[in-house]
Amino acid sequence: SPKRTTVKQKTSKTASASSVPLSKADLKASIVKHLHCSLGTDENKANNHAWWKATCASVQEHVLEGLRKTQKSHYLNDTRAVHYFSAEFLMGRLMSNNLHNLGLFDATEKALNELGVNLTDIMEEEPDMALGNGGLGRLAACFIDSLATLDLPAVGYGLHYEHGLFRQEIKNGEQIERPDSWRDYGNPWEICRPESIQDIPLFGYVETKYGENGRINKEWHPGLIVKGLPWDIPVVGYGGKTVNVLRLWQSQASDYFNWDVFNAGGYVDAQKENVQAETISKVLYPNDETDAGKDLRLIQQYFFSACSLKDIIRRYKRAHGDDWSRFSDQVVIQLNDTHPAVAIPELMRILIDRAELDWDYAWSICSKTFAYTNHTLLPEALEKWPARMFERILPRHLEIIYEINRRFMDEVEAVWPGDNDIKRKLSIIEEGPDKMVRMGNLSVIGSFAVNGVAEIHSELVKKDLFPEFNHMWPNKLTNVTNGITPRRWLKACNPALSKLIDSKIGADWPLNLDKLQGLTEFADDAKFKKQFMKIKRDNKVQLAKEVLALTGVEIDPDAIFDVQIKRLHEYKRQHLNLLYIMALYRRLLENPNYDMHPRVFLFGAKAAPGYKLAKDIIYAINKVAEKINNDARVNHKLKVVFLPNYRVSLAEKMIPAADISEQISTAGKEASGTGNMKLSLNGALTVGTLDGANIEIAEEVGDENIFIFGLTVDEVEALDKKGYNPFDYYDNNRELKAVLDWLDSDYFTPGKPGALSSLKRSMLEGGDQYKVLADFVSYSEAQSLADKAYKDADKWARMAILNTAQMGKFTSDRSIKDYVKRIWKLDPCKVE
Ligand code: Z2T
Repeated sequence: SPKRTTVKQKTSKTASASSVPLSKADLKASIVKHLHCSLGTDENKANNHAWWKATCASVQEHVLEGLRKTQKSHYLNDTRAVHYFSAEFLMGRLMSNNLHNLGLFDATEKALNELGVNLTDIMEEEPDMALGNGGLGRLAACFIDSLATLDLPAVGYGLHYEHGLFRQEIKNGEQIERPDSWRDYGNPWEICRPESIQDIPLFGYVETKYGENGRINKEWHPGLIVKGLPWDIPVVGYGGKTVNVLRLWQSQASDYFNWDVFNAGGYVDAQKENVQAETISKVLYPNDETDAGKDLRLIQQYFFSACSLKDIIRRYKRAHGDDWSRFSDQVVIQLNDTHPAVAIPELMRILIDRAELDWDYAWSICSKTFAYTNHTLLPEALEKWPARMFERILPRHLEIIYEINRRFMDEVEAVWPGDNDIKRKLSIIEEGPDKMVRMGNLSVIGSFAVNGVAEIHSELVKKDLFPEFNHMWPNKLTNVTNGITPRRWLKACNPALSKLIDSKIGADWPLNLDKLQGLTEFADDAKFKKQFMKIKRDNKVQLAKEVLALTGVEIDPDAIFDVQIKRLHEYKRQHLNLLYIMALYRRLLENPNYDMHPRVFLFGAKAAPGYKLAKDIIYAINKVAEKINNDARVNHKLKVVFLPNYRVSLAEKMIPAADISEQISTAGKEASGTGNMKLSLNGALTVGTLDGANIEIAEEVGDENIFIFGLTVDEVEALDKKGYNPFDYYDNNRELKAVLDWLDSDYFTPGKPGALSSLKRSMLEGGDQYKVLADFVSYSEAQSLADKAYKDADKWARMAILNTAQMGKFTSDRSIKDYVKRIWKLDPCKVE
């Protein structure tokens, strides 16, 4: 119609489409318009928060334009898409990322400047979206950034937690958990989609019905139905063309279910049910690598998996009706660990009970749809649910799991006739007084591909975790090494270094990180080295200011900034770092002229609230820090800082300022690590074990540009076989004995002897499961080498530059390309 044409002409003339470069004047006008019309304030009254919101609103206009075009294009092309199911997405802040990806950062900065507003300041107003614990959740966030950047059709599916990971305060050295309320003042990036609400059944019982044709039909009569309300967060690819979505489900009470109660006059009682339903998406479980084992956790998992599947099926049916034959051509679902594994029996239930397909057909669809990523070998993290709990919450799903298992056991029998040990080991059901459902086994059986997250980890998944599965299906188990988005983890967080790199090798490295190789030729260029290290120092000055403001501790930007930032876990061995710090302290007390470059040890770490020893380690770090920082005999050479509330936005400040990256897990325990990649990308040198992706980092940078120490995976295994005795090390190393004994005194906790003894016990009587003592000497030697290297400023600059230059492999774009080629088989879909 002519009217339509008019509208179209109008949009293409104004500068609102994301394809049209926006002028500073447009941006200024738009921000001011939002200040007036969306926020109801004006330039004179507005505080930083209002400016932040107005800027978000004006950026979001362009984001939504891109989203609309992307969705249209995916719909018209009927694209195959990946659906990334994850209980966690650790997005952090979105403004800087969205501005960079839309190419609007510099113009917005200037526009705001002319309005008398500082962009860096207002970005501090944005709360982190902390909907994740650590690496697993941040990986999901990097992956959806890369998926959009590579123009791949993808949806992220997860939970819309009201409270993300707790906020950490440190009181008298101890971790205190406070609720995180990231949405208290509204989240300008998310869009509520009531038109896509889903109903989710829970509890109840299963009725068996005998059909005419001999078919047995099962009908699940749920005891509770809850509503899933989706919130969409647009995910802008770099270049601003593809805008995918992250769809997060919020639980709500479904009013119609309560009608009976209402009618019986139970208005108040009905509200109780509302509370129960709304509890589902209330809070993120703060355990990073332990299985929570709680009802609510399983309900959360089922809730978001079932909502997401229904959403996918609704979209599929709109294009393909009841023809299921193309489902697995259009849909691939990636399970981020086993947290969403219940999606496997849920899809079977829909296909069998609802679509009335026969088992074999349903299973053939199902087992072409799912792929599973394993993120850990730690036994305490491998999810198992009591069958009785499962049955109460999801009675029909347990029946389906039993049937999947019965048929699978027949396959095992065919491969290993009569071998009951292998059957017991591979069964989805762990037998015993309390039967358990093993979600890992279910995930391997129900997926067409299973991957680990770094070469060594994937090898161990094949060799130690699932060897029999690997024998049965030799091509199912594979590797995709993790990666990080260089847009957030270099371009946005380290603008000065980014601009220097642009000036040397051009500005297209964020899309093609291998180009950083081009910096190699400047590693011996005196001027470049000076510029590179000047930026590092400026970043350190900046961080030092932050540290002073946050902790009151003054640190010297000319000291080595030695950084360990990650969740607190014994296997990550923050306490190995601490023992070394105590050893340095002793050396300095014994010999005030002890030769070392001044060093500041910086920590950031949250402990799971129920993990006692992890909290004890945080306490110990803080107490040792307090003592050292206030000891005038040493504090010009040694300082220790524990920065509270480590999170994405704090990582963005610490990483550009780091000289040394601590990656010191017991070999075989850290599946990959991703902080290791971020730090090295920003020119920090790794002190690390041959574990996870450290091994691949060492391969890239070369042994001469990394400080590797400690037992290898094979040596750890051999030591365990022989019988590890930590006292062998304690009794034979005077320094080690002295620092461990120091923990029993009240030197660090005046008046409270024994306050740090639990650490010592864990490493002696406790058996030192993570081989801290075995690696101490080797660690200390690697640290001395790092100290020596730093004293040669020229050498250090060269090493740091070469680290940045060799990080190309670790872009999450490469990880996603690996997934696409090996697992997802997706085609890009260009927008416009
Ligand atoms: C997590 O962050 C990781 C593994 C988990 O196993 C759970 C959580 Cl919350 C269930 C981490 C790994 O520890 C780390 O090595 C890896 O880099 C990261 O996942 C992403 O794969």
